[in-house]
Amino acid sequence: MVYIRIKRIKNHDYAYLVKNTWINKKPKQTIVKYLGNVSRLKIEDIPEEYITDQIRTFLQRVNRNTNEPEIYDIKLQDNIFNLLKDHDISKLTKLYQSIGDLDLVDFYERMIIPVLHKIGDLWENGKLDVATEHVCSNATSNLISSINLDKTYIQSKNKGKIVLCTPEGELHNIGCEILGSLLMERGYKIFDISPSMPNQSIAEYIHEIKPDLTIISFTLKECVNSVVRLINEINQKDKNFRIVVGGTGSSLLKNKITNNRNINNRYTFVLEDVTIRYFIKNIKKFLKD
Ligand code: B12
Repeated sequence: MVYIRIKRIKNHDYAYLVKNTWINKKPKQTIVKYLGNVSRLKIEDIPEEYITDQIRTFLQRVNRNTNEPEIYDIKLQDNIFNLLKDHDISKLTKLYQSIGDLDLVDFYERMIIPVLHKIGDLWENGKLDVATEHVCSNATSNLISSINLDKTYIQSKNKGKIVLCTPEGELHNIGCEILGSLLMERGYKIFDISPSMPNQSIAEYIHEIKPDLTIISFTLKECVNSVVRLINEINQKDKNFRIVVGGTGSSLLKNKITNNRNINNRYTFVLEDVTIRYFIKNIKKFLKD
């Protein structure tokens, strides 16, 4: 599978064509080609053998001037941003229900996450005050709860138990909430204990629940050592617990755990640059056989 990875350097987005392969049940990413600035990216830049529907959709979305779906996305995103600022959960829920052509994972990946990233950029550049940023993130959490309530008819299908957490010190938990919402929709039983608890308490809880999978989502670079400590704590209790780590911080993690003897690397999967959509689609690869 190939996908396009974006790296943001000094407010410019640069693209890489990346190939994902599975070796011993673990994903490995290799860069196939550097594609340059995203704003100038064209289909001709992609080697023919790598052009998939996903790549086409991606290009349509980044090619703002010529593409209608992208304009539609941007309009909707602006609408969502304004409703988040107003903390209008009722209108946000109705807006979600009214978008017939988007499934839930699309709604989160194409609407909610880009809006949150925009909010972060505005905050970082001093164009959005902290209070409004808090209102928007709280409204997002409430919207996700409202969407979940709408789906309470979905019974747990005994597909497996999943614990969702962030490491000690990490308050960013919307990633966990989104994952929880999507996994619940697919019939998994979710135990979301995010955000931030003492790592020891997280490990004790996991030992008690004995989930089929523990998902750690982490964002802050400063939390990388906390994640290592958390994985250590979990492994101290039982080396056979399966753990997946994802989120923007996870790129820093791989070399910290690969040679760590206290960690069972066979059952600890660090998903660097893996989207929520891709993970959800491939979740069975991480669960017990
Ligand atoms: C909302 C928000 C907050 C809220 C969080 C509320 C909550 N309940 O989560 C509050 C206000 C509390 C907050 C606080 C802070 N924040 Co803040 N925050 C954000 C914001 C705007 C959105 C985060 C978010 O929810 N994104 C949505 C998630 C789903 O997207 P994502 O994290 O990019 O995840 C993607 C992937 O990583 C992946 N993913 C995530 N988890 C997983 C798991 C698996 C298994 C897989 C496969 C994939 C996956 O899926 C997503 C889509 O691809 C971001 C902006 C941004 N760029 O994200 C800043 C941001 C993350 N915050 C930042 C900072 C600096 C802070 C503070 C330090 C600010 C401060 N000085 O107080 C504190 C730290 C608090 C703490 N100890 O954790 C920086 C982080 C810089 C860094 N990487 O180190 C950012 C990037 C803002 C910025 N542009 O500078 N924040």
